[in-house]
Amino acid sequence: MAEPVPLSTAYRTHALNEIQANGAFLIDVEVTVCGFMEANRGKGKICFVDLRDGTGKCQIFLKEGNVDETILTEIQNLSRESTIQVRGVVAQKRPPKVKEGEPIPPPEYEVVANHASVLAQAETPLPLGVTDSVHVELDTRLDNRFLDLRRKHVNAIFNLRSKILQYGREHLIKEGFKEMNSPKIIAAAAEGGTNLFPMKYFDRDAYLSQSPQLYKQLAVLGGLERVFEIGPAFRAEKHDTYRHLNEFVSFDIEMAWASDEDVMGVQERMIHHIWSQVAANEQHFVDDINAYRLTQDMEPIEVIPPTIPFPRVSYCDAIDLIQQSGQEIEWGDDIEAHHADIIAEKHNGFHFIPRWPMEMKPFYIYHDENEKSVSGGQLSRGFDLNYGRDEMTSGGQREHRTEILRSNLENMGLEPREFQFYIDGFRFGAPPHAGWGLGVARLTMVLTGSRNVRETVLFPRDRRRCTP
Ligand code: AMO
Repeated sequence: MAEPVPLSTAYRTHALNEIQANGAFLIDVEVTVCGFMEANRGKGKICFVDLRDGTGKCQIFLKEGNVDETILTEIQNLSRESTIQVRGVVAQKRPPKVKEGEPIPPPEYEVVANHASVLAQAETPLPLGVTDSVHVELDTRLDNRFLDLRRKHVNAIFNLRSKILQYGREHLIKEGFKEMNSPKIIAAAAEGGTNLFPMKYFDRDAYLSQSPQLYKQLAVLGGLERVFEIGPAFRAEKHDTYRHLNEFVSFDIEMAWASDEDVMGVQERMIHHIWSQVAANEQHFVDDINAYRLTQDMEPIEVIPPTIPFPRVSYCDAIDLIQQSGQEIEWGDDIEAHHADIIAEKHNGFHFIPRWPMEMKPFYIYHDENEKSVSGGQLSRGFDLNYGRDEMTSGGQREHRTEILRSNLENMGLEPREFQFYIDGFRFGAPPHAGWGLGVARLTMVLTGSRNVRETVLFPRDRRRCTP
């Protein structure tokens, strides 16, 4: 049995879910609880409050004689979402009347207050409803994220996002990976020079990091063998789509003595672990999301661990598929979202797209001179992971031969001198290695059935939004 989490603090003796879960043992016990006032009912000498904290809900019963008359009136007139603290004793609620033959519902508990105080009063009107299921525009929600987050299904999305990180981390540690942190102020672009946010670093120019790429490789070259990092990445892309942001959290790994296939294996096992753990332990969050979806006529989501290994549709096969569907595409063209739709008709879940043309991949991706397409094009060891039409991950085996790294940089119009700190890492012996970078927000979209990446990021940053 897991140790119980200490939920009492300076302000409360019990969290609200404890009152419901342990009510039978708590009867007549004096407790102090806190929460947001969702609703209040009753006039004159009595008042019922629906109280909510981050763990659950509980009814509070206030009655003249038990509590001071002034606080009773204050709470009767209190605005919704104000926070209060209540001291009182736990009691069983009067059971509802049931018709003969109907099942008797399990007992419910409440706190009969003997003292109450208002901690912070909420202004009115609320910019958005917390408990109703009225549709709210995304911009209003994001402007008022602190309130939006109090809505049950939104709260569930961010709980599940946290579970992705928790179970993902747990899996990688089990496979021998160590967590690292790379600098976010950098001097050289890992992912090309066009989408950098420039900044002043004292008297020199620097940039916000686009990816931990070069540093996770240096850590592996240094002998850490298997590393992972969960951290912010910044891209000055002028996109305005449902899946692009200018700041996102990148979940990266890098692994020594490994090929592209090896790290694809790590990825599918990690995703399988996340989905399995969520299905086993976190169904209540999925239920909260589905309860809301029902009110919006949206299909419920189901968390079913995906079958592994995931299908592999090589870049060349993907091009053939798209051409067969009648769409125009040539070997060497990017697979755009509308092309990905065609692949997704066959593979609507997770699938890898390995072996992209070398010319389309960054300078740090490895190629084997013997691996060519039918038309003679140079293939790379770079891959993507898609879910349906959406890219979740890019990764690949890395170039570990110093001379080829230098020539890749030159061929791609980059300045080897700017990458000297990185190339130096390869000069004294380098293990073949591979890795990937996964967009946490995009994976959370899949798990939670969200349609916009902004729904899975607490405070998203896009071209139009830099606050809150
Ligand atoms: P890439 O640039 O493809 O690869 O990024 C990896 C993954 O990060 C997510 N992502 C984004 N999410 C939201 N908004 C964006 N603007 C955005 N850009 C990227 C995607 C994408 O698949 N260094 C390589 C990874 C590697 O090879 O290890 C890289 O950064 O889910």
